[in-house]
Amino acid sequence: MDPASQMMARRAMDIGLELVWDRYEAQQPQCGFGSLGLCCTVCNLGPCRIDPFGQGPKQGVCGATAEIISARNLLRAAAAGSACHSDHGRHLAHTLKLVGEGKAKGYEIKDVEKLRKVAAEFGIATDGRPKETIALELAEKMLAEFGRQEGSILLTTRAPQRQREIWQKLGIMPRGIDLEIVEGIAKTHMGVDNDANNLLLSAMRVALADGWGGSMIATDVSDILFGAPAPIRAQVNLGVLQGDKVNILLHGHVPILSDVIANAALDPEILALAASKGATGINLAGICCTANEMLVRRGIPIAGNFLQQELALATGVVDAMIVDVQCIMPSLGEIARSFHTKVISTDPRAKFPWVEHIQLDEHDALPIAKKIVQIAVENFANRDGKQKFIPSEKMDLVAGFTTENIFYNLGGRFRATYRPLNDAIISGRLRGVAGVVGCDSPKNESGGSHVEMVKELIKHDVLVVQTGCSAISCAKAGLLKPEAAKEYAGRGLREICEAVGIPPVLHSGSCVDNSRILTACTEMVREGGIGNSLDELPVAGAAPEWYSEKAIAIGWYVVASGIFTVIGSPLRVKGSAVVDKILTEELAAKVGATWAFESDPIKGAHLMIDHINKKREALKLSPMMYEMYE
Ligand code: NFS
Repeated sequence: MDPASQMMARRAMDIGLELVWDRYEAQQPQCGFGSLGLCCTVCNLGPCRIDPFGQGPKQGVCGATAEIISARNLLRAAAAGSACHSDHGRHLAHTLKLVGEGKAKGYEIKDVEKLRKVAAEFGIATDGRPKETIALELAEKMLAEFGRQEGSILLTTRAPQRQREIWQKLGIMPRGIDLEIVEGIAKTHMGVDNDANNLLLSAMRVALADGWGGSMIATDVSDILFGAPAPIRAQVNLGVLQGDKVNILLHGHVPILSDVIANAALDPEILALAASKGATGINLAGICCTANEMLVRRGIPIAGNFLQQELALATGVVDAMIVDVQCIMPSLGEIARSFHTKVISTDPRAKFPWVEHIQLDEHDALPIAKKIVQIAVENFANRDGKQKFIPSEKMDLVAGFTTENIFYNLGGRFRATYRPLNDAIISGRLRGVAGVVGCDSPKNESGGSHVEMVKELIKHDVLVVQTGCSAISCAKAGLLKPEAAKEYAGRGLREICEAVGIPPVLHSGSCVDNSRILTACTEMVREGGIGNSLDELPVAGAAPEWYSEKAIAIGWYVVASGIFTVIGSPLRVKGSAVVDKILTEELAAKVGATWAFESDPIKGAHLMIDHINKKREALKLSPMMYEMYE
């Protein structure tokens, strides 16, 4: 759907580069056993596979059936996804601790108000105490949440009462973040848990430890250290790369790296060096969720989402791509070898073939960041002008909507409240709210599904909140501009957007910031009138092009929190009718929500709209205001 990506993909083909789409094609047909969740590699009695047609083996060598194998694999994936988000959260909490101890030169506490608010939730006295002392105590308490062995993760107290009761009753209240991940993995070892229902309860528990634990800590600490986002204008797509400037792409997830690089790029000496090399300046742009983190706090432009990381290198004008962790294709180093581009890894957790490693040290990050930026600047001179190929496409957007600032944007500067949002839903001006999130994938429409689904939702007066690569896809299509309301939104939603001056699609940050969507929904419950718990709200979630295990963890915590969730490709459970039924039907009676698998984004949008309508009916809300006259 995105012309810049199409153009770059053609360019890559012309110069003989192999991209994610080529590799996807080369894998066809992908393994049917794996796709259906019927392949087990858990122990060395195998690998085993179950015949979906009932002709061949019905059990693995150990006796595991289709439901055991698919449920076990799904729990493993949820644990891996939760581990990834939570490790990100721990990294931030650890940096906060170093800042509190005065041992992290180059970082500071930017949002003292948020620090005090979160500290108070953790039972920390804040009055009259220096911010560093509060930060240290908070960091220690947050780090203790990872190793907590009993009780429940503290931030689950943010959830509505009913959700907490459900989690207690089902035995899925998350205890400690690391504990749930370890126990989840332990349960999938051969001969431990062999009950599909019990395995899936653990998938919810481990995911809740992510959504209301690791990810939530990541969001809170990012706000404290780097400043809470506020609505900000910026630009997106490969056209943000500039031929006459040093282009540095920041790719990955944890803002600890990108924030300090952004500071280093402002250094007068480095800027002078850039000028001496003939560059007119230094241009930073982001890829994936690092892009979202930098966008919502600094307005740094986004070059692209997950599927554009290779395409960005093919422009021939990227002087350095600096990566940390997550969603970084292992192919990047090799692709970069066809250009002058240097790919530099910075996190000891993540090293890549053909990629130079310069480790970031939070104790004194700025000199290292300056060294990395300097490498990029010096590399500018090595550009081959004949390789330059920058698409012109770039789009304006507004991003940076948080649980806290939505109070102001919808409630008015002097009336910080969710009342107008809830009232709009009650009166039928707004149908409800949908979170559309997650990756872009060559299996679906390479970003196009997000755009189609979101257009359909806003046309039906559903306010859309986005994060991650999904937000980037819709931004490229122009849906994140306030003007988009006029062009695409239904009449009720349009009126609200025009009155308040917001886009019909609100960008809330990176994937760990899906925790903001949880807390925003909780605020809607607290404000009252549209349900007493998350499962009663007229809201729904979707990840039309998910690919990562992190997305599985997100989907699980959203469903376990009572929010119906549609995903584009099915979870790998289709080989077991039992597990499929639990996910798409039986969970409703347990947690008040289910998964739905729908590859057609328009049909997916209508599953969400129908669900929201049912919730409206159950709440006896007014019919949709303008539908009464149609
Ligand atoms: Ni989320 Fe962000 Fe993008 Fe998917 Fe990867 S960058 S954390 S996992 S691909 S949305």
